[in-house]
Amino acid sequence: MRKKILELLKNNNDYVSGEFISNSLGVSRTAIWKHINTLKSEGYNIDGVSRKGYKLLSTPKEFTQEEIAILLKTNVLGQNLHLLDSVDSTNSYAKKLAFNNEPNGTLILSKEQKSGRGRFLRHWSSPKGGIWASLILRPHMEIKQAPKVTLIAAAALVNTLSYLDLDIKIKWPNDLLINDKKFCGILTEMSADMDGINYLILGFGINVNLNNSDFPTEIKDKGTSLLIEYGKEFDLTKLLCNYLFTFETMYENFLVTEDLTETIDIIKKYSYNIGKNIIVSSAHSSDSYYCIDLSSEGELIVRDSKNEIKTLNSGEISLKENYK
Ligand code: BT5
Repeated sequence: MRKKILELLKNNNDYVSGEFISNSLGVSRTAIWKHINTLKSEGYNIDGVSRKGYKLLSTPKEFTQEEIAILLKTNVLGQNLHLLDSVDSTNSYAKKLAFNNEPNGTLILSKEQKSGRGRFLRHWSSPKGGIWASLILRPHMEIKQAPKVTLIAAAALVNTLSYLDLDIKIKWPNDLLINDKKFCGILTEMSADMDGINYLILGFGINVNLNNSDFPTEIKDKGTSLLIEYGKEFDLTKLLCNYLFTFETMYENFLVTEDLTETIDIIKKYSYNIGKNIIVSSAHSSDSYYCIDLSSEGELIVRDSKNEIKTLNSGEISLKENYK
């Protein structure tokens, strides 16, 4: 009901009378008054004048259930939403829900994270002003296909932001950079057994309206945000909803066709790695390579010091640039 009231207010630039809302939606004026008060407490600036009605003056900067419900045009992704004020990690929260059979497409979104995680249990800084979210996905696909979902998510963010004049690069497999600094990281985790994937948790952290002072000291010189790079604040809800819509289109297309061409083309076009020397670290070793290309399966094609060509899968490795 709150969503409907809000839509009515949004569709009118002037005051909308309580009587009109009541007749249109079939609810009492007292109920409307209560809903309006809840909306106000969520940060909506609504003017109420007796005999004139209500007028929406501004919407909150932070996420609200109603705003997301109005702007989200996906079929499935995010339609079941857990919106949290604060959480340790949306990926950890999503895992618990997924274990308890929460449906495919559920989105866990938090205004901040206290213990956001990167790969290999690295810390992910997540103050207010960013998009910190995890999707529960239950794809019918082989386990070896799972890393491709990370690549689709990275390519989808490039597509979502393509209308901006920003020099975005994808650092295979899970980082997005602007001017050599990271503004987005993706963490895909999986639960699987002999029969295949039970679920994937696709976690994404996007530094949107963060100022330099919001970053901890150790990240200040390697992290950035859309606000810092573009010089203006973004509507978090619009950005999230556009991203979910773009990702859903590409992901569903991949599930049906198993064709990764669009994603590969984007990652190659915006690649940060190709043509560079890199150091690849795994649990047991650290090796230097020259990055040649990306395979049609989304693996990194590299040349080692003996001129042998290898393909690297994203699973167990961590990349560093090698300036030697
Ligand atoms: C990643 O790991 O880049 C994956 C980050 C995924 C975060 C999302 S937020 C929602 C969901 N819930 C979670 O708990 N996680 C996911 P990795 O490639 O390992 O990069 C981690 C490294 O990035 C850290 O060691 C820092 O150096 C750096 N870093 C940490 N916070 C950052 C930030 N906000 N912006 C840029 N760099 C950051």
